[in-house]
Amino acid sequence: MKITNIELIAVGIPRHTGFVNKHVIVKIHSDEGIVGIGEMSDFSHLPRYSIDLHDLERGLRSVFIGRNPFDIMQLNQELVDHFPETMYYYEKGSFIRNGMDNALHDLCAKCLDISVSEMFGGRVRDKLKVCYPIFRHRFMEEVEENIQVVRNRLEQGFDVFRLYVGKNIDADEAFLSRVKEEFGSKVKIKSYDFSHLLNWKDAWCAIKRLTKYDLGLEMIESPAPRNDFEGLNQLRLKTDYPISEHVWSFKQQQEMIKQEAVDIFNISPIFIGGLTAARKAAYAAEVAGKECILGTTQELSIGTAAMAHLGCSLTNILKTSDPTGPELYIGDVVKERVTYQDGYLHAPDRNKKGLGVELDEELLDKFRVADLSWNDVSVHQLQDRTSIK
Ligand code: GAE
Ligand code: MG
Ligand code: MG
Repeated sequence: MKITNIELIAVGIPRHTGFVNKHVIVKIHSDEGIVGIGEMSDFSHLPRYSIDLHDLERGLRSVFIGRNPFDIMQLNQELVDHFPETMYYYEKGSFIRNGMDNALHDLCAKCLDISVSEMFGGRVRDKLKVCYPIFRHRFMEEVEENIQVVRNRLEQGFDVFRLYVGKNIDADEAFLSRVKEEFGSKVKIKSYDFSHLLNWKDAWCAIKRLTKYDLGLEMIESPAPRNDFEGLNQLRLKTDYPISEHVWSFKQQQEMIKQEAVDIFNISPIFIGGLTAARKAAYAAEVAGKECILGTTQELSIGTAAMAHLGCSLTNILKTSDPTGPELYIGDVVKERVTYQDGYLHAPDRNKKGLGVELDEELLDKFRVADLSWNDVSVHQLQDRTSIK
């Protein structure tokens, strides 16, 4: 089989919070008529410059056209040459590599008439426990709004949440106290995510305040600036709670292992540049004796399905993972979205071929945007994932 063309389609889809995220849907065409689909999810992160989509499409065509899609390892290696790793969490080159690698997996599995799970050695589970995110409180008035989010999502079956913290600790505390008062043991807050906002000492002061309200806390995430391995290690020795951090480069993961910086690796294909890279990171974690969870950038259904296949194949996921993207957006570009039940992300049926989700061309047209240019958004909106007040 040979790749005959690459198509990139940008879409802009609002979240229920009002914040609009731009993603790129990938189509890899082949000479056998099979099309592989992938997703370069959520380009709406800093740095605030955008990719020229036409130029990217031309570049990818020059790499991929005429190639055998089953050469997944070789193609991934070339992708790293073209879009090298940096030590930055939201590196857009990783998003590009991820979308292409998703689509290669979809194409190859469809050609073999199997689901992507079979390419990963099968499944150790069929569903993954996930949590719904509560975006960062900036103002005290947001506490009641977020309590309403918990109420609504609990009704839908999401009983585990994670909380972005660190900007207004009084509001973080007020929220936790309200959750405890209203929901008691019905709701669990599995993680406080500092998203690299504070230095480790300030994070430590906040942790001492916030852990007074342990509502099923499983981990504390990103409680130091990016790549501050020593800071993470200091905190890890101070608190009894496991420390988790995202993996955004192999060098960074190596340093985290060497410097005993974390207990749990938060692994997402989007931030490490593909399913192939994410598997490598998860296996490295396992060899180092660490757990991992599946993180998220809040993907649409294609990206989430890819993660569900991956997550269901990993033996060292023991705690609650994060991908709930399809629940956050007001729309999607597939015929049937991935499903959530009782707070679990269900992997697509193994009888379905490839990633197990089908593009809906009408929806693709509905959400299509001309390019990835930025609207008039502020840095705070980009960091905190909320719309302007
Ligand atoms: O840090 C995290 O765990 C998040 O998921 C973070 O990456 C978010 O900013 C996410 C989003 O777009 O909401 O990417
Ligand atoms: Mg995080
Ligand atoms: Mg994101």
